[in-house]
Amino acid sequence: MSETIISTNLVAKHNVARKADLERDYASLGERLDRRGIAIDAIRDKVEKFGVAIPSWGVGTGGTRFARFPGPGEPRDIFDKIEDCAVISQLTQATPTVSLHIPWDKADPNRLKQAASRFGLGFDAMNSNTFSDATDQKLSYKFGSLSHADAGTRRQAVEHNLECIEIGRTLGSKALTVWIGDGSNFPGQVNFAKAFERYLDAMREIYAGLPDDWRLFTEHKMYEPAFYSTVVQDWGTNYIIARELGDKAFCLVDLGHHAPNVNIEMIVSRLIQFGKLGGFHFNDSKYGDDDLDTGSIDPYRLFLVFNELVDAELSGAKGFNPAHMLDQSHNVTDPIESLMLSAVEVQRAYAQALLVDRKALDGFQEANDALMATQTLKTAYRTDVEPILAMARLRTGGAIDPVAAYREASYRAKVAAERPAVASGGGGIV
Ligand SMILES: [Mn+2]
Repeated sequence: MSETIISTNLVAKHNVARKADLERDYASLGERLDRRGIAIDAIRDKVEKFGVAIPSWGVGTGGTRFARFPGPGEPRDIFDKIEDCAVISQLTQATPTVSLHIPWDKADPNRLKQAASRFGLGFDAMNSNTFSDATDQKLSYKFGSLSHADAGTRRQAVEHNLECIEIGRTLGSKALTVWIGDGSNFPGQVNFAKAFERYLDAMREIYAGLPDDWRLFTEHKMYEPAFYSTVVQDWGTNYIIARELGDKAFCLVDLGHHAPNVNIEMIVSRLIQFGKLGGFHFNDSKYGDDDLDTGSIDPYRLFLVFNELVDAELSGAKGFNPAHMLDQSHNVTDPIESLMLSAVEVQRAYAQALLVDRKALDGFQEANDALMATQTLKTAYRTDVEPILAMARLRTGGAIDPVAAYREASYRAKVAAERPAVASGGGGIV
């Protein structure tokens, strides 16, 4: 039995006060879904099994290149971060794994494993960092890493990724995510083809170091930190990389890494169709890579992404096994609250997508009935699935209302008393 950080008595009391209302809401929704030929318990069972990983860096307050405003009780190290992740997991029962970032989370792997398993947490994909310089680093990544003009710098970046794999092996991780900041700020600064060739050569070395049962995820991003061009700028380049590397290489889609209005759900469909969708970094955005909370700006787009995922799940798309992670920057909210609500938003989109009448949709598509086809999606999206999500949490030991339970437990005030305030530094994690 795993340890819990929030008192189970407090959670039980919280749930008792809300249980009768939830049961009524669940029964009423169940009746309405039954009329649509949907068994509510089957949807709830799927939601219970659905998990999204928490990135270790997400539990710290983020920032922008202008400033960072730390909150009280910020995690001091990876062990504090794991405890914060355990709180999120306990109250939502939706986040069974933590994704580590090396070197930020570097510690004795056996100690890390112990710290996580105490709370029943596992480890998701390992994340390497060659977009900033570590304190003890010999060569700088100012002008790139895996695509750097200097062979020594590329070698250093490759070695770092191989070290991430090594750490991950001890932890029981099964994937490496590579995102690079390589690119250029001025036209002419970089030869596009040469830089990409150097990147591919370096990635081939990393790929060769992957254990057989691991996957390699590459993440594209159209701009930032480089403002004119990036080496892995879009899903087309990402797809080329995955094709060039081999069967264990897949594309990771970060929802914030596209130009505004790009049809991300269509990218998702293409990657599924050609067996190269690795997974997601969920967040939301309005103007650029804003790293806002998942579902906070455009929940319909999140639903449309899940509509593609559920379609693939139900049709048994070959090799379909996406890894789900949140990747957000929490600048003005309590990161634990933001992450709990974001995990719930991801589950919500999944549950809504499960309600799509796919047979009817297919019929409307074949008959060119555009209006009814789109209404079929809207009918699913408009369904308030909160009782399903809350019932899934109640049955698995979570809280009916995770944020309310978290506030009732005064966790933030408690850790603020134990963890000294972190001085406000420069830019945070963007
Ligand atoms: Mn990301």
